[in-house]
Amino acid sequence: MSKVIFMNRLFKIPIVGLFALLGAVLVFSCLNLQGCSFFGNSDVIPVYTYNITNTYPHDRDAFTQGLVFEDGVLYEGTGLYAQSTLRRVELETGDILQIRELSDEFFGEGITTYGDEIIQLTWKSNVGFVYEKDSFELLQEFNYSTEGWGITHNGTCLIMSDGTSTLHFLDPQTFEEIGQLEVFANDDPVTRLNELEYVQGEIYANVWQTDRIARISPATGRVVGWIDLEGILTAEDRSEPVDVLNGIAYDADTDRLFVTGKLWPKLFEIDLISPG
Ligand SMILES: [Ca+2]
Repeated sequence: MSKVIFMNRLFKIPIVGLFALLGAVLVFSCLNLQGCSFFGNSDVIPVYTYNITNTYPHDRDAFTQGLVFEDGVLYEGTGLYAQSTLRRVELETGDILQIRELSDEFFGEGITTYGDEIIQLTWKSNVGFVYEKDSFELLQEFNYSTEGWGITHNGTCLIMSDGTSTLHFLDPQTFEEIGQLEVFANDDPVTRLNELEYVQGEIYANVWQTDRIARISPATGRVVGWIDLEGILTAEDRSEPVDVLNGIAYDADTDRLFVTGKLWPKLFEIDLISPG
């Protein structure tokens, strides 16, 4: 027996065994892990439900387009032509503490705080407004080429939606676009991304005309979870006209998540319930 043949026989069984083991591990993983993409992006995206932990009054006349909670203060931007506003609201009572009305030709959209400023988008005017956070004094305007829907920030960039499946990353000083993110659920683009909130490293986005919020990975654009808010309004809440879910705010200091909608009578603080 030559040395080469001997070595082949010596390693044959262990090598075959090793490949069999790797194959078994791969199959086992794909059968048991939702994250496996070996057979394509057909992952089951977890659907979170909710538990209402607090309910607060909300102005039935507020056509909510942007919602932010920071340092104990709720900020709200509202829409519709000749009715758009920026507001400071007392969470517990829903009372409007401060309000700035937009000119009639602007349809207000998403808002976000950034440092000592508040930024507010408009729908089809391609204009954003920058206000001093305390006084609501208009500091500057900026332009963008798309429609304006929702806006939030991740601490270094502004993140903006335009009604499509594309999120735009803007420089918070120059408002120049510095990147884009395409949002997908498995292989399908998620369009109609609306009001946004950056929550613990994920981008939360209302999907317009649904009761769902997408939890989006900023690194990949993948929807890593859905929040299903179906049923959060009662029949009594709907006794007067209400529009769609639109409004996500996050209190990072106390880890509280708030949601509301256009013309909704209530603003809800919710805990998320993991599936299964
Ligand atoms: Ca928000």
